[in-house]
Amino acid sequence: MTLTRDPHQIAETLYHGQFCPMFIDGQDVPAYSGAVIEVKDPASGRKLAEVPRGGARDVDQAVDAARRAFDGVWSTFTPYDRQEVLLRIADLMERDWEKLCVSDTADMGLPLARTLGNKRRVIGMLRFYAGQAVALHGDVIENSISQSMLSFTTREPVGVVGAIIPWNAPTAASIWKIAPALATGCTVVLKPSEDAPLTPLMIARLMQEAGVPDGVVNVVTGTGREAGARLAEHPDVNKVVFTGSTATGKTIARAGVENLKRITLELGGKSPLIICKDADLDKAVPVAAMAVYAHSGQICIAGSRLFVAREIQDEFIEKLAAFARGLKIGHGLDEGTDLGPLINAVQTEKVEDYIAKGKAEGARLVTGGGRPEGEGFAGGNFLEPVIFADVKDEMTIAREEIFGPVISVLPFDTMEEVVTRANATPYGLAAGIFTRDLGVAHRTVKKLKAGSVWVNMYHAIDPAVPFGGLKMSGYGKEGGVEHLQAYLDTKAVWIQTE
Ligand code: TXE
Repeated sequence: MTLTRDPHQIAETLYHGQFCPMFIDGQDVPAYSGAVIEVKDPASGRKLAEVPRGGARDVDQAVDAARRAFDGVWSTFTPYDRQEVLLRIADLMERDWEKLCVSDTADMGLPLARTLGNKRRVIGMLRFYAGQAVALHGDVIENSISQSMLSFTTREPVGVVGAIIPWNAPTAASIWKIAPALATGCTVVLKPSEDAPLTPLMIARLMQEAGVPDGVVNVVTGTGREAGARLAEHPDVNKVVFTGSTATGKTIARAGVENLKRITLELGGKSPLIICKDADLDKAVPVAAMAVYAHSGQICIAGSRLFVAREIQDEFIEKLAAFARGLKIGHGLDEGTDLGPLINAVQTEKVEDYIAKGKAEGARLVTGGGRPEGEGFAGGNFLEPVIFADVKDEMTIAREEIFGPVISVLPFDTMEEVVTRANATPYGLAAGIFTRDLGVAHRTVKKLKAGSVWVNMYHAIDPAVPFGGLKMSGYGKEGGVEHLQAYLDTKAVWIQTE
C-alpha cells in the first residue's frame, strides 16, 4: 500500500501530546478522578498523548450505558440492521486504514508494513461477522412428550461484554472482540492496554460515525488493576473476553466466578516450530526467523522453541543468523524497518534478564542481544534479534514466555522424541512443522497439542478460521463461526399448540 503522506507527519497530526478522552455512552469524557496516563512512543520515548486513567467509577458508568443500550435501542436493531452497521464500520476503517495503522505503529512500535498488512484480519473480520449476523438461528426440535407440543430454541445475545486487550495488536484485538458482539446484538465495554490505548479510542468514534448507537461500544482507558479489575468483576457484565498474559487471565477467570460469567481467554504461549531434516531450508529459515521476530517477539504465537533436526542444525543456525543480522531495526514508521522497538523499558529489561539467564544456564549466544546504538535509537526500547543454540528443554529460556526477539534452537533426533518435547509445556497455543513428507506432517499435526498448527508456514490467521489455545493458553476460540456461539445463549421454548 502506498501512503499518501510521510507516516511521521500523519502521526504528528494525530498525536502531539494532547489529551485523548475516553468514549462512554457516545460522549468524550475524562476520568472521574481527573487522573491521566502518559502514552509514549516506544521507539523514541517521546510523549504522544495523554489518556484518562479511568477507574471503577468510570467502568460502572460505561457498563451502565452498555446495559441501557442493550435493553433499549440496540435491541430494536434487526440482524440486517446490525449487518449494515458492521459493513459501514468496515468501509470507514478501509477509508481510514492508513491513519489507524500509523496510530497503532506510533503507539506500540510494530513496523508499519505489518500493521498495514493486517487488513484482511481486521476489516475481513467485520465483513465476515456481518455475514454471520444474518445467519443466526435456533432449531426446531422434535420432543417425545406430545405431538401437540412444539419445542424449539432461540439464540440470544449474552448481554454486556467486557473486552480486555493487550498492547501488541490494539486494532486487531479491538475488532476481533467487538465484531462478534455487534453481530450477535451484544454491547461492549472495551478496556485497552494502558501501553497502547490510542487506536481503540479512534475506532470507537469511527463506530459512532458508522451508526453504532450511543452506549453500544464504550472504551474505558486505565490500568489493569483499576479499570481492568473492575470490568472483570462487575456484576452486570455477562461475558469477559480477554487477551493477555496467563497470570492476568487466571485473575480474570477468578473474578468472573462470582457471577458465573462466560469467559474467553486468549493467553500466552511457548510455541514449538519443528524443522525436519528434509525441510526446504530456503523457505524455512525466513519463516522461522519471523515466527519470532515479527513484532520483536511480542506476539502470543511466537515460535520461540525452534526444534531443528540435529543433522541440519549447523547449516540452519548459520543461515538463521545471517537472516537475523540482515534485519533492519528502527522506528516502525521508517520505511524498510523489519524490527521495531519493544513496548516499554520494563519489557526490554525483562527480555534482557532472560538473555542473561540463557547465558548463565549454558546456552550459546549465536547473535544479538545488544541494544543498537546511534541517533535513531536514542530513547527507544530496541534490542538486536537473538539466537541461542545448544538450548536444553529445562533452561528458563526454553520454558517461559519471553515476549521478546529471542529464538532458542533445540536439536532433536527422532520425530517421536520431538513431539513429546514439543508438547512438554503448560502452554498449547500454536505449533509448526517444516517437512516435505506429507505423512510425517499429517501424523505430527495429530499429535501436537496446540490450538493452531501450521505446516510449511507459520502465522496464518483468518477471520473465518477459529483461533485460540489449549491448556494454559486459554479457552474459547476467536474467529470463525464458533466464536459467535460464545456471545450467544440458547433459550428453549415450549408451546402447547392444542
Ligand atoms: O499483560 P497483562 P502486560 C505477557 C508478556 C508480557 C506480560 C506482561 O509476557 O511481558 O504478559 O504484559 C489488563 N484485571 N503478555 O502487563 O497484564 C491490562 O491493563 C483485569 C502475553 O501487558 O496480561 C491490559 O489491558 N485486567 C500476551 C491487559 O490486561 C487486567 C499479550 C493485558 O495485560 C488486570 C500481552 C487485572 N488484574 C502480554 N491486570 C499474549 N500472549 O498475547 C492487567 N490487566
